[in-house]
Amino acid sequence: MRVFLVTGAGVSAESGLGTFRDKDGTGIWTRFDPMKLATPEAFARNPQEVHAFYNARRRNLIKAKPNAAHFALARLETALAERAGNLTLVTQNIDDLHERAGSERVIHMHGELLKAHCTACEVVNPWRTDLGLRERCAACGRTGTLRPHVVWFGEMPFQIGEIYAALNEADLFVAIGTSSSVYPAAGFVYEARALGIRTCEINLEPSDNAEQFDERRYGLASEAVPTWVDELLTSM
Ligand code: BJW
Repeated sequence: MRVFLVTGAGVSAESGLGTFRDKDGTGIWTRFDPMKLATPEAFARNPQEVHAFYNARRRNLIKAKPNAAHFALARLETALAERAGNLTLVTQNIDDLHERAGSERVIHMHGELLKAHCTACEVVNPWRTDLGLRERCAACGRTGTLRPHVVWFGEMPFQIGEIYAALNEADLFVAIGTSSSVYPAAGFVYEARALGIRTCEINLEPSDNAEQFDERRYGLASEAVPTWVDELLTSM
């Protein structure tokens, strides 16, 4: 079986990383204006403010640990490979918790917080400390040219060709912990349905696209994801 998964902030919520649009008022975009922090125009206008926002999140990420949902998805990757299948794990998350749980192949369509991109020479460097206007690019030596290696509104997500190629080959599409409100990821379920691929949503509550899914499972990712993985592997 070829499984295509897209994960969102909900999969990392129980690891202490905030989600963006929680209805209880704690979501990142409830507290902060994305137009002031997550667009290339905002970064050009006020790079210090954007760096401060991502520096705080980077420090929080370094302290965080993967949860049972991340570990279950790593186990699924191994189990599918052993059964001549495969897992394409696409995440909208910029954290590295899937990798830290053992997932080998993760497509970070919205980038990675622990990397910095030089806007002068285009080299992407690993980055674990605070970033600002004084930091120097290790490749070209310039200062003031580094930005977080993340995809902001209006920018093209990464590896989009590879993502659609994998979706076209899939037998099952699963969306986990995403509100399905940001495109193009929110459109994957429509693509899957048009291709005749079975669709499943695992989330705390119905997402914006819930009616598009053949199967819907609601609960905490740390509980619902391991249960789903166990049931899928037993059914194969
Ligand atoms: C739990 C849980 C628990 C909680 N267990 N579950 C078409 C129509 C309309 C607009 C557009 C369109 N196409 C493009 C646009 C514009 C824009 C867009 O979509 N805007 C919308 C707001 C309408 N998109 C873009 O600009 C994108 N670029 C683009 O489209 O380029 C052109 C293109 C053309 C053709 C092909 C391909 C591309 C870029 C989008 C970049 C998004 N960037 C951000 C910030 C990244 C860096 C950072 O982290 O700061 O990405 S915004 C933010 O939202 C972040 C996330 O990855 C993304 C999605 O959020 P996610 O993961 O779904 O989180 P939440 O909080 O929304 O949901 C969490 C869910 O978890 C909830 O449902 C909870 O219930 C659940 N949950 N606890 C299980 N314990």
